Amino acid sequence: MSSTDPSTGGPLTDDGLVQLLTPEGERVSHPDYDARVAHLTADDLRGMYRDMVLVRRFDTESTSLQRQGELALFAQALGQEAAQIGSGRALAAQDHVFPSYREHGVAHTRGVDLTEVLRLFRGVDHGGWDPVANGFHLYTLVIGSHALHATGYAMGVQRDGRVGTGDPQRDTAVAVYFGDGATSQGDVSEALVFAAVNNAPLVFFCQNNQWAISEPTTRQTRVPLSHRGTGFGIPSVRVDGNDVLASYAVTAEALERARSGGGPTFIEAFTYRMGAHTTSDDPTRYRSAAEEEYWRRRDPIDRLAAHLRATGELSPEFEAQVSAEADALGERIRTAVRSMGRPEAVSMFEHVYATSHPTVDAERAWFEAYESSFLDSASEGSHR
Ligand SMILES: Cc1ncc(C[n+]2csc(CCOP(=O)(O)OP(=O)(O)O)c2C)c(N)n1
Ligand SMILES: [Mg+2]
Repeated sequence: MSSTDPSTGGPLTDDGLVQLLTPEGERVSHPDYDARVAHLTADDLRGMYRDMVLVRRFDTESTSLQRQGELALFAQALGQEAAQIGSGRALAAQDHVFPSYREHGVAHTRGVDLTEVLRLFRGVDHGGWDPVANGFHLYTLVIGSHALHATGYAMGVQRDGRVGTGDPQRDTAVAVYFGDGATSQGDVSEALVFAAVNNAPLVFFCQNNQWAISEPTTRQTRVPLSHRGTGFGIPSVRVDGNDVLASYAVTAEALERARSGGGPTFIEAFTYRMGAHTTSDDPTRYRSAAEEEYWRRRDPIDRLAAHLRATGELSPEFEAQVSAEADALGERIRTAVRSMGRPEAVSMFEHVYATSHPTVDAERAWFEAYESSFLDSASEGSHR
């Protein structure tokens, strides 16, 4: 069952998307959003290109590392680079992001060292970066749950008086990233209610990548997902998520609305998960090669590269420099992952709560007894 047949028309196709770059890389004008990108220089666009190339290399390297047994699992952002880099670059330093689990592009724009992300996928910790330092919360694997966390955080920001003051260093927005499948979760609906009625400074950034593992978007909705926001009284917009400029523009508008006290926005970024759901998945079981080919021709990196080449702003030297940077990143990732060490398994009980908790303490005690029941536990350590 295809969710993206471009010939059928209707609400689940790419009708009504905000677009500033066509799939061929041609810059098209949009009356509402041209002004949002007018200040971007050729250097800024090259920076977006560089970010997208680096994140794609991160995906490729991480997938290889999983295949080599160095990572337990990996979830690629492949194909979603424009949605993530465009929206991520619109964020201000003081803004705060609540991601799901494939927001590597957004992590990169927040200054999170991508090797830190792999600590989670190697299973050596629950996500090692400092959410406060980076304004980037830990990855969330429980679908949609973090929409509530983000809404609560945004309401806190509002109560701290960090919204609508007119001070560009102080006014703060919160963004939550989730998928098309997550929109079917009760948590997301509850978050939409609370955000709407409290006028929370929150951007709901839904990456509609057409699939929730093997379930197509047609199993989540009969109408464009952006209508979800409209139904809750939240201004909503559909954007071409493979267009980095358009993704930047609509997010910049939404963040500004949030920071200025204008309340939440729902963005549906129409994109495509070009890879498998995770390294445990085989998409050839449920989608066609023709669909994948349709989207390959809409590759977000090719689109920006075509635009930059047409305007004479992407020199072979710059491309070679970015490619060398990507090679260096790949090397750094391989070295970092292999040297992450093996934490004591019992450390998983740390940081569950800020203070000790009787249930966790009991589980830890049981686990320690179990570990020490092995004859070789003294020599091997407790790391099975
Ligand atoms: C509450 C909950 N239910 C089910 C799952 C299993 N699960 C993991 S990913 C996924 C699909 C999510 O699809 P979507 O929201 O579209 O995000 P995508 O993976 O496409 O980025 C599901 C059902 C889960 N992690 N959490
Ligand atoms: Mg999805």
